[in-house]
Amino acid sequence: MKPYFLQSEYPNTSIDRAYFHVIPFPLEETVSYKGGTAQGPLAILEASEQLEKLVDDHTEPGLLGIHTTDAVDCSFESTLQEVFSRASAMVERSFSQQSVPVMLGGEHSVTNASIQAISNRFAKHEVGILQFDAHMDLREAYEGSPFSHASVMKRAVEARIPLFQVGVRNYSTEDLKARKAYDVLHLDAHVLDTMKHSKEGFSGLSLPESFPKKLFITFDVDAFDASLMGSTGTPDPGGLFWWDAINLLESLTLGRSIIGVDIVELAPNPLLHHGPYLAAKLTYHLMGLIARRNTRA
Ligand SMILES: [Mn+2]
Repeated sequence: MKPYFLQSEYPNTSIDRAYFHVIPFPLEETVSYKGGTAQGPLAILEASEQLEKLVDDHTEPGLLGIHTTDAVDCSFESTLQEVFSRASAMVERSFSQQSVPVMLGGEHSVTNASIQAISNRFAKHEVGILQFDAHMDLREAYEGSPFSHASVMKRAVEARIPLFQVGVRNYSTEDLKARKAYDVLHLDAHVLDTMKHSKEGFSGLSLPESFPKKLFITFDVDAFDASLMGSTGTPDPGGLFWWDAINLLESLTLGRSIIGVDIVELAPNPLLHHGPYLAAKLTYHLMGLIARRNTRA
């Protein structure tokens, strides 16, 4: 039997009854540095066996039902557009039954599927994207591909989805130009570092009032510091630690609902098993946050 999320603790709830739809999307097409993201989803599913049922001392998101779907078919016979259309249909299915898609990448371009689904399903400005990442991913195209991991957020802002970036610490002129042109909001890593050491820490932070009340969270694991997350294509120093990420997620989502998430760019290294475990733990914490933020109709 294929592994499914937290199979050590819960059955694979039927897709119709599950609140969380875990969608493995092992895409590895446009990676630019070190590969391995095709193995990311399986590594997260396997590592999830080590998790407890509770994410803190009172929240048990697993009680809402978790269904892990078959992995999105990324076979080479299909064009990238066909692969994204398949994945997008799966995300739309989750939206249509008021469930929450939890996509496991794969490289960051997997978010293209959710961008398509959000555009199809929601009004303009109804949903905003909260992006945790070491990079802006706002290039027009990268190495010839408009579907590149380095261009994925450009596709989002072009679709007029408001964007808020957290943890960025790499700058290119092209990214910066797009950030300005599309009014992309941001809390960059160096700003966060200063804030972290101030008296208030991250507790006073919130998204601007004008930002949409429904959020899609895309979490590139390279937002974490390289010392914590080495299992990614471009481990990057100066990033977030565990409680930074958790506290920022808490503050920035207060008063808002979360329609979907993805956890991307895990490239497991067989010598470092803490990477997949960190990604699995983050995934379950995001489910816990969603359980607390969303009131189910
Ligand atoms: Mn990224």
